[in-house]
Amino acid sequence: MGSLAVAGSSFSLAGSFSELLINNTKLSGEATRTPTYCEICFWKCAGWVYKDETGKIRKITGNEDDPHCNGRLCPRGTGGVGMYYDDDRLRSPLIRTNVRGKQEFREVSWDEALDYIADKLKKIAAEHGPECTALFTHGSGGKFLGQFLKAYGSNNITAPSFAQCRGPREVAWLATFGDLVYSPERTDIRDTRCLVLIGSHIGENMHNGQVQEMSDAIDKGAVIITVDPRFSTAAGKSKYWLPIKPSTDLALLLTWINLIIRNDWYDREYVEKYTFGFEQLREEVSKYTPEWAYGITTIKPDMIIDSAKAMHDASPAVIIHPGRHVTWYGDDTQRLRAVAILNALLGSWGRRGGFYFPEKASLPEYPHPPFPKPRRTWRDAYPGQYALASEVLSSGICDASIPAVGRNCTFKAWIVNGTNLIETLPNQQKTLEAIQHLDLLVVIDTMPMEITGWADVVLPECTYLERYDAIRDSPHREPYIALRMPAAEPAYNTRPDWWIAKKLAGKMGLGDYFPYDDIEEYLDWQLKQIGSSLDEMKRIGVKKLESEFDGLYLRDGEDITFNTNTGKIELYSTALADEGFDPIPVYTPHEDPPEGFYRLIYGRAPAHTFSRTSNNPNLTDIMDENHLWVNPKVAKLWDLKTGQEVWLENQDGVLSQFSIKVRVTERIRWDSVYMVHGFGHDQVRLRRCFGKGASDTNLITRVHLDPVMGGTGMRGNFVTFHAEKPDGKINIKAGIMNGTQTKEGGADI
Ligand SMILES: Nc1nc2c(c(=O)[nH]1)N[C@H]1C(S)=C(S)[C@@H](COP(=O)(O)OP(=O)(O)OC[C@H]3O[C@@H](n4cnc5c(=O)[nH]c(N)nc54)[C@H](O)[C@@H]3O)O[C@H]1N2
Ligand SMILES: Nc1nc2c(c(=O)[nH]1)N[C@H]1C(S)=C(S)[C@@H](COP(=O)(O)OP(=O)(O)OC[C@H]3O[C@@H](n4cnc5c(=O)[nH]c(N)nc54)[C@H](O)[C@@H]3O)O[C@H]1N2
Ligand code: SF4
Ligand SMILES: [Mo]
Repeated sequence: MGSLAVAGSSFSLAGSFSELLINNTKLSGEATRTPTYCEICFWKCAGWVYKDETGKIRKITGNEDDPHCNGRLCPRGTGGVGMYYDDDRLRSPLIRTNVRGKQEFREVSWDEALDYIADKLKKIAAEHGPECTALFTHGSGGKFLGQFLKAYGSNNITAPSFAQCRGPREVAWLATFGDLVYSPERTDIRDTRCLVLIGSHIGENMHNGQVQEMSDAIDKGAVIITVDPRFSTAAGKSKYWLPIKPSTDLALLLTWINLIIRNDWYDREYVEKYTFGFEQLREEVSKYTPEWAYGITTIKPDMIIDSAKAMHDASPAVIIHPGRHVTWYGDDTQRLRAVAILNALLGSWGRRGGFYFPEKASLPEYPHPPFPKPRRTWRDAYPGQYALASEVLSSGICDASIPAVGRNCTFKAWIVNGTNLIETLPNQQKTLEAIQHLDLLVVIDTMPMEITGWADVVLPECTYLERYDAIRDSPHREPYIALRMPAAEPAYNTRPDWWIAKKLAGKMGLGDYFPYDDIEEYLDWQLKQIGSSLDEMKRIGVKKLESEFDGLYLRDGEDITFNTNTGKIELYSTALADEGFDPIPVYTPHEDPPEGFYRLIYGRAPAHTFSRTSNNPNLTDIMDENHLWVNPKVAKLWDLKTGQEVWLENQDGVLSQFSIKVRVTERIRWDSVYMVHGFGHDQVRLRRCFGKGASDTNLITRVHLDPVMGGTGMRGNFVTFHAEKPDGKINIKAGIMNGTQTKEGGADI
């Protein structure tokens, strides 16, 4: 497949990008509005929840003072109302009555559920130590459960957004710049003159503020370069689309680095002043020529050269975007190191139109007794490994829950809040095996997702529209805070996370760690320390605080010490060298699909977030299943038509649990197939999305572990097609569940 330059960059982004963001409209006869911030993705846009005169929640709009959204929400944020109205919601605390996974529960009171958990946790602490309990949490409420876990004596608090998502980029950035990328990313897209997206599909991946800034940058003439085996929405807005052979990005990046050095396209003054290891880098990358890279990436040499020149022309207002979900092939930290090095050579770190220095509000902690010091952490299960991992590994805790000879710190209990681990961690068989070894699995969720089916105790949380949460203090160009408050009473017998954590702590004799009557007292105290109050925030929702730092960018010739071993931006990483890893990234090839198989790649759809929105009544109206993108050449070979259902089987003989409809399209390379993650639910209690589309997680059995930081590379699986469900083959997961759930309706709950 050749490379394609999309003629000119005259595409108007008034097209699909901006259209997707929703402008505020007035609600007739509106009665009240309350502030919130969105919980449908981590971007946490601040907004207003409107109720009509009868007190019914009608709509959510963006808060115009919020730089995360500038008053415009994405379709998922607007559709957030659907979370509240979803009649499949969890309604009552549940305790399991049959074997795990059978989904037989009895409804219990909150007291009974929390007493049960408290007794079990006390027993586990006495027998194994509190460190054998881990909290998996993704989302805002995790803050209070985290406090609970620390008070109990464990620091093993983890989110899948590290080892299954952005971990490699943070570790690469720390090694290079001594600082993190952060969330939202500190990319100065609004002023950039060249944005390079490598497997980052902004526009489908709806990072609200980034989408808006990218649209503005394009209007101002910025050049977009997209490297993606798929013609993504962003590729459609790009001057250069490089349809790379999947898994070969490091070859392209190292070649770009070589070209930029060899042609003197780097920022010489910046490199001399701020960086360490330039000579070693020059030497190491000199072997990576465009002709060499062509043979590996299938991108033509002149395309590689032209795109490198475009980056140079825009420098330093250029961003080689670090991406976000970057756990792909196991050498991810090294690939992201190459991305960081490119940015450093072009002088974009700390420069307008490159990467700015963000600022975060500093909110004081409500006073509480010091937490006990844990005697062990998850790291004890991995002696000598992953020293550079800057956060706890979810997959690491999962693996260390399966007893193994010589393993320290085998986990006995998981508290899982706001993460659907069954669909989120790769290798479902392993996740389910780990769960079978636990003494206690508590799941706190709003919906009966797959993970709840395996729980001993299910605690129903109310949705974000029915609760207060911690103040949002995410970093941005200036320090901002945002309040979330309830727009309605919790429906059914549901409760907020802060209440669950405080109540459970009380039952375990840890009440001193939650020394406030309720969260209003907690928030008001905290807000008053920074010159605001709960009353003020209820009125305005979002507040900008005084900046404590001067400037988003480096001043001309400014002296600065970076937080690395050498105090410089490390092109040669001493931290990686100390741990025995390549200090400068080296290209290593990856396995190709066997005959008749295609690489399985996946991504996002603008109207959904992972598996959490697939049952949302408002969002299923927009998209209710995923499709399998198949190149026409492949479709011809296999006689596949658009709309036809196929079952997929991977190279380990694992069959997809459900079929998926084919979409024949030129927009994907012939060596790969693509699907949106988050569909193919096998949880019958999700009545709207059960059995719709297929689950990529189902088919991800070959995990390529990143030796540097333990990230789980998830794009090493290849699939082939079956037009009919093959006899005698079963899905691994269905097998474990005794084949209880089939699309044909054989569900047994
Ligand atoms: N196969 C595959 N695996 C992936 C990915 C992929 O693309 N493909 N992506 C990876 C990435 S980038 C990430 S960040 C992770 C994301 O992983 P997760 O965060 O686990 O993703 P979701 O599937 O959205 O699960 C969120 C869970 O939170 C629940 N929930 C929603 N709102 C609330 C709430 O207010 N309170 C509580 N208590 N629960 C709530 C939802 O019902 C759902 O069960 O997945 C990773 N895993
Ligand atoms: N609408 C929506 N937006 C979201 C989310 C969501 O669930 N829904 N989730 C949020 C989260 S937590 C994250 S982490 C981000 C993830 O969003 P991104 O960081 O953009 O990452 P991916 O999901 O990995 O991107 C998938 C893209 O990578 C391409 N790709 C696959 N293999 C390769 C390869 O080998 N090389 C290259 N160059 N490209 C490849 C795919 O074709 C696809 O276009 O999205 C965030 N935004
Ligand atoms: S980007 Fe969309 S889903 Fe994410 S927080 Fe903002 S409005 Fe919500
Ligand atoms: Mo993510």
